[in-house]
Amino acid sequence: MTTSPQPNLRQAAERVLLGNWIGHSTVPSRSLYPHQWSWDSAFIAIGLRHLSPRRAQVELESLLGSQWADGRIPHISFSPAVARDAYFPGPDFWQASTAGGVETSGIIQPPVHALAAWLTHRADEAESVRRGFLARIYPKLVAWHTYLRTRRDLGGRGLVAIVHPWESGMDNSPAWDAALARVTPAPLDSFTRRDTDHASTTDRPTDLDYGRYVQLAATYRDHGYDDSRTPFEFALEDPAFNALLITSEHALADIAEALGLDPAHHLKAAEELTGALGALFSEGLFHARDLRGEGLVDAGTISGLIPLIVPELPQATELLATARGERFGLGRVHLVPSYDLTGPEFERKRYWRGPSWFNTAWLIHRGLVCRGEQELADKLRADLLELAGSTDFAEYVDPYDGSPRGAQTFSWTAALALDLLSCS
Ligand code: 9WN
Repeated sequence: MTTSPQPNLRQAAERVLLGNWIGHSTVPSRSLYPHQWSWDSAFIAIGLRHLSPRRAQVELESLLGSQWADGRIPHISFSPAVARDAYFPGPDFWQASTAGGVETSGIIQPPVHALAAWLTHRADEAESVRRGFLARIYPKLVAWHTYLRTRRDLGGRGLVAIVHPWESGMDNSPAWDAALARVTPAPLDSFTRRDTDHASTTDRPTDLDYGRYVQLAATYRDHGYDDSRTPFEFALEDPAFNALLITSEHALADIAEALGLDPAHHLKAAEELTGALGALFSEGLFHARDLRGEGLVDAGTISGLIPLIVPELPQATELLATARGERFGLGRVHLVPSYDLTGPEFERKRYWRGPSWFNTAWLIHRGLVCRGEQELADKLRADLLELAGSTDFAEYVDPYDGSPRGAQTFSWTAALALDLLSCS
């Protein structure tokens, strides 16, 4: 399926990251996403550390500069240099800013940040120590995790809940369909989408999806983004979000140790979360739990495989078998599809409803390496590198023929290719 990566892939990936750098952070895409996104920045730092460890540190520091007083890291930090209506929903919709005046959104994205901070530190420990990187970033990361584990434990079962599909980073995943169907969409003439100016409508969420996204975000905004006051119509425990939190708690334990602090409470948090995550496992896969609906959702998505990155995961063997089986075709299709290949809602082109993404493939690769599945990991790595180059760093690809979808010269695709090139 794959050959060795293009000889100039490293330079091409570096060019993308340099081209998307805006002085203190990296935009995911100059056209489609011209601001700073939360989990993008974490993945970008993981690659950027091989090009400039200092820039990778600055990427994460600038993101944490937009952290709210309650500890949340907003999913978008808006760039004042960009037209206010270049992206929808922009700063005028969210009406949120930090004490320092940075305009942001009010929702969050998956917590990859502590993992990214630890890997960034490891890339150049001397430079990290010289700049006091870990010492400055550690209390902010602790505040972020504390926000998630307290204010966002909406089900009271020790897992974090998302309150908007955008918070999962997997916006139109079929896992959200039933919960979204209960939401009355905002009228289509009440807002103007900007994404379809830059990407094909067949690759993007539908107008109906957007109407519901807008409605949910407006309700949260109109309740002051207050987690105890907002009547959340959409509230789900997402496996990937919680698995990334566990991995990041392990990273916080490493960071605490490097700072000469006691890592015990991070390890305890990781253990508790891993135990709670087990309740989302059913028939070989982790499933989201709908806190306003019927419990575990049926749809099998890539989110349910991401717990492969969790150390000491009791369900790992069964989960690996599902990854290899006909539903996700690991090793037989390109990367890892975002949704069950045999599922009724599967669409090979549309965003998170089938296409394969590079960040989730990178996470699965990491999980395979952790579990000693080297042959499968090597195959996935070779496929990711080949596709990154042949698609000009596409946002996502068709799992069957590898053709590019969404944006190109997409930052995390370049960053994660650079990471896998550097960690051969
Ligand atoms: C909404 C920036 C982001 C990613 C998400 C991806 C997409 C935004 C959008 O782009 O979401 O946050 O406008 O579709 O789904 O994972 O962080 O790259």
